[in-house]
Amino acid sequence: MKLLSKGQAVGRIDDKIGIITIANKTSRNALSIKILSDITRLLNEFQNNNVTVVIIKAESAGKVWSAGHDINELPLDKDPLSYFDPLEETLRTIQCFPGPVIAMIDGTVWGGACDLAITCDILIGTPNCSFAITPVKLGLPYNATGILHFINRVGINVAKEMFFTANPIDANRALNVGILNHIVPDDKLLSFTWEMANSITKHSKLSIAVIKEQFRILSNAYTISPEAFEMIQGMRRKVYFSKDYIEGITAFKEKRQPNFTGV
Ligand code: YXS
Repeated sequence: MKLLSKGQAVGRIDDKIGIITIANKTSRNALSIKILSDITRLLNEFQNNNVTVVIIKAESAGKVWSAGHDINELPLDKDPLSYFDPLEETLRTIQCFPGPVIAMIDGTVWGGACDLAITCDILIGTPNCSFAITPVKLGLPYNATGILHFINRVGINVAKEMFFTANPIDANRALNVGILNHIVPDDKLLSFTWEMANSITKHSKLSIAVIKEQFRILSNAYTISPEAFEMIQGMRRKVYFSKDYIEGITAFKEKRQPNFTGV
């Protein structure tokens, strides 16, 4: 039975600033296929409407900004994070948007939502926000471009700790390791973010777009051999066809701790 993908991302344009709001109340703003497609569509619409800066926020009421990929929509019969999957399409659209995308964070951020947040250009958070990347909790193989996003953002040392422990990084440490650009009080978050976005719109849109594209090209400037690529895909295939992955997803749905066997 095909699950109806839940939630939505709504957008509005205010002069040269585009705002995207993620809303999926019943699932702690989990990134459903619908929400991810909405975000991608809105970014493309903003680009066609000459938007210079984008703000991505969530209806989180200060608790969970986003619980990450909608686990109910993670496939068990194929690579859950392949190139054309909605999450990967959305991340590339953020990277390719010709202007800064600012993540305005006022809650906890999990899994694929953490990847989405750090793929944004600037992150502004409140003192209660935190960031966790959690594939090891589900027995899921993350993908090479996703791992690279974390290496580029926090460095390989902290990226390893985040992936291996799946523990949340709190706001203060997130500022220290480079996830957050600023921590501001809850009641100042919107005005602070808005003021930064507004200040950017006063500068040359063309220059900003070319500088952002250089950042994207330089941060992805890694070469790996065809053999290395095939080895990565082969290793990941072992994981997403493993009993551990099935156990991770099943345990989440049954609201119990998983019992991984390593096969
Ligand atoms: O039981 P009901 O129907 O009320 O639904 C519950 C949860 O099942 C649901 N929910 C989710 N549904 C789909 N996908 C999710 N990621 C997800 N997270 C939560 O929301 C309802 C309320 O959840 P509950 O009772 O746990 O809320 P809470 O306030 O006690 O705790 C909030 C969280 C976020 C700490 C908790 O829900 C949680 O730990 N969620 C899973 C976080 C996570 O592991 N996300 C990674 C998803 S997979 C992903 O993003 C990547 C592919 S990867 O794995 O590589 O990182």
